[in-house]
Formats: sequence, structure tokens, C-alpha cells
Amino acid sequence: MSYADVGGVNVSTWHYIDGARVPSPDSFPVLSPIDQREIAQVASGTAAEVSLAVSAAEAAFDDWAALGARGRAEYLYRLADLIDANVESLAIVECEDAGMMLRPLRAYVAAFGAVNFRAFADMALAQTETGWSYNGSKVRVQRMPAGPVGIITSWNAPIVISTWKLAPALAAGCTVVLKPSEWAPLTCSMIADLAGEAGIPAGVLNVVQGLGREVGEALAADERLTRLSFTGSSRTGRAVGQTAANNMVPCTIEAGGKSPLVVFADADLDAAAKTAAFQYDDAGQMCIAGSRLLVEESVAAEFLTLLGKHTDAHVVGNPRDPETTVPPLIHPDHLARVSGFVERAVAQGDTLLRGGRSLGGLLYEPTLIKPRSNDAEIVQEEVFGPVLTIQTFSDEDEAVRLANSTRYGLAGMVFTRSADRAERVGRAIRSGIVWVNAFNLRDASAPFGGRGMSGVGREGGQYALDFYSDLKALYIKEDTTYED
Ligand code: TXE
Repeated sequence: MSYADVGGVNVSTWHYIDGARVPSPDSFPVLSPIDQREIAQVASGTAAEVSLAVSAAEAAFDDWAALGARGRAEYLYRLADLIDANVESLAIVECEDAGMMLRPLRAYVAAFGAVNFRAFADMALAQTETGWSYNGSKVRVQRMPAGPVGIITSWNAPIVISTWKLAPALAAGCTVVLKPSEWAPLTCSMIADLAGEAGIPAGVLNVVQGLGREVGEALAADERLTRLSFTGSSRTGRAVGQTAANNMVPCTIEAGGKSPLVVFADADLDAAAKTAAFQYDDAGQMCIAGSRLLVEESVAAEFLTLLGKHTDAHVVGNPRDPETTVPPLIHPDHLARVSGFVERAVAQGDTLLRGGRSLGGLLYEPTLIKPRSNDAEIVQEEVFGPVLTIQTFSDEDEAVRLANSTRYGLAGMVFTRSADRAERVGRAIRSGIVWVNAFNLRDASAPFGGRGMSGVGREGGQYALDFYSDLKALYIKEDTTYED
């Protein structure tokens, strides 16, 4: 079966290679997090389809690179317009496939795909070639598209994460083989169809569906690729990074997070508590979530009351329901992983302040744990579910020490009314992003990424365009008699 009817939307379930839909003998089931029903059987690729796709990307590269930023941008603007025109279908499928809430998907999340393609087309167009004179020659810094690249993405926010990577790669002149997660593969398939409708030439964007250990490994290992970009767990990111290093291929790794949300006594406590409660959104399946609450001792009781009020307002339920604010977890294996963390925490002596229960299906209630120590597993390891920890600190130095006390370093938040402290603590937190009195502001031109176990490299803006380019210093001797 080459199509699946997902919430009334026809979604292709085959690979998209060299501008055509390609089947595989085997397939894997896609289960909706909403009710565990099978919504599609998707082609389960092997190293053979990966090799076919990389060959297509290789063959399409020279012409796509030769188009230049302007030529490529026209295609990307058309693709962005098509995403805008298909937001409703993309939203419905993302909701059924990834279990994300339909209301925000319709309102802005699905449209983020178009935002990403427009933003990077614009940025690529705005690039200028720098040059100067040196020692009797003119120097030019030439930016060359790297070549065919491999992109591997995770199951959370598939539209946002896949287009966040596809857009700079295509705008920079690379061709792409994308491997979506087998736990939420469907909207990436739809984006491939929209790319075809936008007239993006065959082979420029290819999508190979399949299991990580089969298709992911084969893609990461293909020596013809010139870049790899990965989003997923730290464990897998490490494996992909090692493979890339063996092939001398630059690689960006966007992995897990365990970000601090620091609340000082002088903060707007209600705003801080509301943002803390918002970390339960998407059932906490957000890499940038501030899952470690660090609160100044003197206001801890008041903050806890406010946090309780905002958490009580959450509605755990079906993501199709506009009232829902905490949707199901992605997969039974993930539910077992999340609940395992909570069970071990309680068994090891951490205090369960609220939650800690499955609510049927893949629903898990917003959970808050007071750890027995900062070394507790629940503090040090990413849960990637609706589970927050809360700890107190007595002064700014202790706040910063706790904030920087895990192996992760993706994001962080600071709530204070002191501008000096905002600057001081914002700069002291060792992560790739810090929001002060805010959360999840995302400027496409700003760097995005983490340190430590949160990943390697930066995406976003010029950082992404540079990643997908090879830079050359071109020296042309000036005091030479040229014929032309
Ligand atoms: O990861 P997995 P998941 C992180 C988030 C969480 C994780 C959840 O913090 O830790 O992603 O995503 C493929 N060789 N981020 O569970 O299992 C697999 O098929 C090659 C961080 O999906 O690592 C899938 O397509 N590929 C991020 C992809 O890798 C392999 C934002 C990820 O799978 C493979 C969002 C292998 N051996 C989530 N094994 C950020 N920091 O921005 C699996 N895969």
C-alpha cells in the first residue's frame, strides 16, 4: 500500500528517491500515540535504498549548486507557500502521528516549516562574498556548497526539526537524504511531496524511511556524504558522531537536554511559575525544556503554591481536543522509560510532590519531584517527559553552580527583576541558549545547539549556512598582466 489515510489526509508511505516514490519489500507499523491504533504501514528501507538516495543526491548536486542562492531561493519560497497552503493537512497528520496538540499545530507550529524555508532562503540571498587586498593580490573568501548531505531527525516536532535542517542545507546549495524517525515519519513524507510540487529537481531532496539501526546507520556511514546533521538522543548522537569522524565528515549533533529554570526571590514569581508549568507542554517532550527548577530558598513556598495553581490548570488528554495542554507520550517504550525514572527516584528516596502516575494509554500526569541530592538520577539524566525536579538555593553562586552541574548544556532560563543579575547569571550558565524572563524565543538567525551531552556544533542562521559550505581563500595576484 503506497498511501495511508491519516485523519482524512492521504499520506505517501513509500520512500521519496530521485523525485519518485519507491517501495520496499518490508514495512513497519506507525502507531498513533493518541490511541495506539495503527495509522500506516511505512516502507522499511535498507542500505540499498539509502545508497540509491545518496546516488540521486550526488547526481543532482552540480546543477542545484550551480543555480546559485537566487535560483534556489525561488524553489524554497514556492515550497514555503505550499506548506502554508497545506498547514491544515500537515497539522492533522502531525497530531495523529506524533501526538502533538492540534490547536498549536494549526495556529503556528506547522507553519514553522514555511518560516524556516523563507528565513534561510532570505539569509542565503543576503550573503556577500568578502574580499580584500593582501601582498599584491586580491583575496576572496569563496563559499562553496559542501555536496550531498545526510540528515537524521527525531520524533518530536518532526515538521519543525526536519525543516530547521533541510532549509539551510538546500539554501546553501547542498542536496539532501533525510531519514525521519520511525516513530513519527509521516509529515516528512508530506514535505517531500510538497518539494516535488514546488518543482525542486529530482534528487535534490530524498526521504528514506526506516529503522535507526538499519537506515540511520547506513546513511551515517555512506562515505559519499559531505555533512551529517543529527537530532536525537545523546546516545545515538554519539554513535553517529563517531561514524562521521571516521569518514572525516563534519557533523552537527542536537541531543538531549536537562536545562535549569532559575527563579530568584526578586522575580515575578507568578510569571516564573507559569513558565515552569509550561514545561509540561508537549508532555515535556521538548529538548529545550527547563526541567530542573532552581528556586531561591526565601520564596520556595510561595513559588510552589503558584506552580501548583498553574499545573492544576493543565488538561492531560487527547491532542485533537483544543482544551488539551498535555498530550500523550510518543510510544509505550517511552512511557516505560519516563515512568521508570520516576519509580527509581521514589525508590531511591526522592520526594514525589505531585503526579507520578500513568493516566491510561500513553498519558502521564505532570510530575514534580524534590530530589534527595543534586547527584540523584532524576536531576542528572534527561527524562524527556512531563517530569520536573525542584531544588532550592541560598545565593547566586549556588544557583549558578547547580545550573551548571549536569553533563548537559542545551538551554536555561533565569527569572529576576535585576538587569545586572540577568546579564551576570545569563552569561554564567554554560549552555547554548539562555532565556531571561522568557522561554523558547527562537530567532532563525541565532545559533542553536548545546554543549556536553547536549550536542556538537550549532544550527541556525549563518552558523548553519557555514556548516553546509566549504570555504576557500582565493588569492589572485594583481600585478600580473592579464590578457582579458
Ligand atoms: O532519539 P533517537 P529519539 C532529543 C531528545 C531525546 C531524543 C528523542 O532530547 O533525547 O532526541 O528522540 C535514528 N544510527 N532531541 O528518541 O532514538 C532514529 O531512527 C543512526 C534533541 O528519536 O536517538 C531517529 O531517526 N541513526 C533535539 C533518530 O536517529 C539512528 C531536539 C533519533 O533517534 C541510530 C529534539 C543509529 N544507530 C529531540 N539509532 C535538540 N537538542 O535540538 C537510531 N537512529
